Amino acid sequence: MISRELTEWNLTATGGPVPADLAGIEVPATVPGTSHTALLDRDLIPDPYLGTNETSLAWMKRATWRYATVLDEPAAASDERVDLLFEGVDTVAGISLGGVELGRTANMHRSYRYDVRSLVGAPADLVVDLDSALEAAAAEALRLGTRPMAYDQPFNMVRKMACSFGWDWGPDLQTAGLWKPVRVQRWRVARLVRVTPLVTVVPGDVALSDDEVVAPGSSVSDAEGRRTGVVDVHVEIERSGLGEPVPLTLDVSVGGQSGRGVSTFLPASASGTTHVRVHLPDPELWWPAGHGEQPLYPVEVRLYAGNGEDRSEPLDSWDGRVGFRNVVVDTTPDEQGTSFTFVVNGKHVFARGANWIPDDHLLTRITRERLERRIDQARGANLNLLRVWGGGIYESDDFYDVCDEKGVMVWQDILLACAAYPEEDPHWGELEAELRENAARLAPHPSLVLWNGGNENIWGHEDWGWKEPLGDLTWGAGYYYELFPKVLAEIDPTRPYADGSPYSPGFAPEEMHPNDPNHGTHHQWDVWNRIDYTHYRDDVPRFPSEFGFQGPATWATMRRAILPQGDSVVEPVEIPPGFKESEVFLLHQKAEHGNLKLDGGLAAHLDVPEGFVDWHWATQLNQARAIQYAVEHYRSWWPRTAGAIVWQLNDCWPVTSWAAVDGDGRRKPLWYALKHAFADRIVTVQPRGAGLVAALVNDTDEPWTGQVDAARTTLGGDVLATSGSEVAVAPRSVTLVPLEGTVADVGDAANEVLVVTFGGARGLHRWAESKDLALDPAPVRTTVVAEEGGYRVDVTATSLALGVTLLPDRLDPDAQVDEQVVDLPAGTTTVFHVTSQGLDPEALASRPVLRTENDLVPSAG
Ligand code: BMA
Repeated sequence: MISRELTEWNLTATGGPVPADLAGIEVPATVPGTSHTALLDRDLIPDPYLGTNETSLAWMKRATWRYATVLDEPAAASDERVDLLFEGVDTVAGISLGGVELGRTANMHRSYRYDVRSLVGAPADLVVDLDSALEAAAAEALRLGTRPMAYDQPFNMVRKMACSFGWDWGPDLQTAGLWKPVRVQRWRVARLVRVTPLVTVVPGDVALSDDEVVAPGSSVSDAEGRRTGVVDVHVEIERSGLGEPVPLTLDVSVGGQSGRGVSTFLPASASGTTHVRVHLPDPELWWPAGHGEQPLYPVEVRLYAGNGEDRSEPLDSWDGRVGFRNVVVDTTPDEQGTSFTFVVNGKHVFARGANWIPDDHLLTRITRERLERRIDQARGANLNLLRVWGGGIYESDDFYDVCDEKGVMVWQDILLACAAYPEEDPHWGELEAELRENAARLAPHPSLVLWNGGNENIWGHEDWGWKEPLGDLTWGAGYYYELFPKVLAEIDPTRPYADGSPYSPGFAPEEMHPNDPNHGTHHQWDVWNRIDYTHYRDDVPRFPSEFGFQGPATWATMRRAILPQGDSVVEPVEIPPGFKESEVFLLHQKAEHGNLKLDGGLAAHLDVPEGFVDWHWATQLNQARAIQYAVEHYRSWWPRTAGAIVWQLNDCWPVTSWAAVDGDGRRKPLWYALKHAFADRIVTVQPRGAGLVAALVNDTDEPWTGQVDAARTTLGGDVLATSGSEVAVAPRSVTLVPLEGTVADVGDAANEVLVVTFGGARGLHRWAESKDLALDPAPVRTTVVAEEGGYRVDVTATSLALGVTLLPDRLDPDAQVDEQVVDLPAGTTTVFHVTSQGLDPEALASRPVLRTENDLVPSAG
């Protein structure tokens, strides 16, 4: 096969409310790209992420666009196919070559291939005419009847990324374009339509017949530690249909030189799908991060014409990698309800997770390097799982490759979110086509651990008042309970499937509420929307797959995109009173009553500051506190609670949101709180019954032993009572040590803290909210020294110092710091390393760079 990418196109706005200066002009446009990126590249539109530009670009949603290029391909030989492959069209388009219509597209989540052999031989115009997806969706809603959804644009009526139409953390830009490569492919005889190696690990040294069905079990080795990796390579072949059919030879090899290969002969009559089974003795196992290594084995597939005597030139080839591991989700009913626990290679794994959204609303700007940085940030926050949320995309091969390499488990939603969806054609057929294609594409990746039917659609149908407006209209049930399981049983039977998130496994929604915390996955949104974060402790969900709390972006990101602009991003700016209610701030705060919820969520713990600088710090801190509180609670309940997937890791533009890493890739205080809360080993003080316990969480394979020391002290560090005991915490377990007697018996709640230490980890408990504690407003001593690459800042508490944080991006937008949100009992020290140059040491050790929670209590003034 000869494949050539068509990257150079021209873009024209062809209709709709196009500004006069852009109407009719032709702009060079790189593919992959969209009208937004093409016009941005030429400075023809303002950056939609800055200020209020999003609003001024609203016209683009109703514009129509033409992508055009000239296809100059030699004529096809008599036995030669020439295809045009559109890997991703965003979204509703007609495609023509030399004036001949090739087809229409209406789904950005699948590819389109056209046979153009009869149309090549002379230069011809290749034209893609894009309609407004919004108008197409609105027309579809008229045709099929509107269905309820969480937002006010009909994103559920077109197969375009749901958050393209705006979300409560995302801009509403509605891109249009060619978002994945366009290729011209010339081939003869036959090609590989899809290659999907599926891996199962079987105990012992076995050789299975080709048709023996294997399912991933929980055991991966026999008593002697022997195992066999069974790689079932499913290959779909298309024949050219030109010339006499010839036999084909398919070579499959797994593991390179030292691996195994199988050669299969396909007679001239064979077509369609073939299955090749390769056995690999004693493969090294792939593990999630923190549980072992991530060995990856190359898989090579070569297709030859003939009986294999001539292997000089393959007709087509496929290269990928697999990892050897079994994954199942244990949903066994038990006395508390129904579990939901990932079991990898027979081992029950606590999922330390975050939800993932597209890393840039303008998808074509997401590079592999950027994904690598972001996934490193996930690992840096001690996460081992990302959930690719259903309002985004089926993530890219790059994303999955990086997760394979770094041991990050991926849970992939099928792309339906927060809405009722029509099941009528063409929607049913489109969903089926996109799932077949993406399941086949992603199934080889060892990091993929779950297919999930969608986000909050079953819950929405049950709870959000949809049933009445729907009447007897379809809403998506057929997808979750029929189509998806059927397609996956065929394409990827090695992966677990969940009906949706949240759901109660084994129950129909009318038998058991889909968001029942005791059954399966659970979304906790009452906290944030309605109640204080201390209510996280009201439930012990089996698997919280969404819970989140907002906070603003980092200062430097706000400064670039949202705050009043000065000459340089580090210069102090005048923030006008009431700024957080300004048009620009609210355009970058999309949550319903977002600021009210930020203030309400803060008020229970700290007074809401008047000035913007303090408010920014306080709400960032409160976000970190809320989520750390939730995660520690959830982890203390392992194995009953078998994971915690925080909403959300990343952002897709500069915005106030639930993210830990903001739209410019900067880590918010929440990121550091996640790093602490998801550390391999933590000490956290939790209520149990009427008393308190120290929960010692050991998520490692080694026992954790030592002396648990508890001390009740004054904030100034005077010891009032102590206790100590020897404890051994078994691997991957939690030990609860009761804190009883005088150590737990608070005298003056405003003036005391309980400090528990164990094996280098520390947990604090206080009996009063920060605003009611007699915190010293100036509780630290600081020294700053230059070190290689930046500065070392030692901070020592002279009295209890809460939430000690350095915000060096106040001084240098590129500055990085390794720690934030550290609680320091009196007399303890923490060290920050700041990467930056040319900073004023004095500035590093004072406000607004060095901050504490103590800063925010009334006594701090
Ligand atoms: C959940 C998610 C998203 C949303 C988030 C915050 O419902 O599934 O739809 O962004 O809450 O509101």
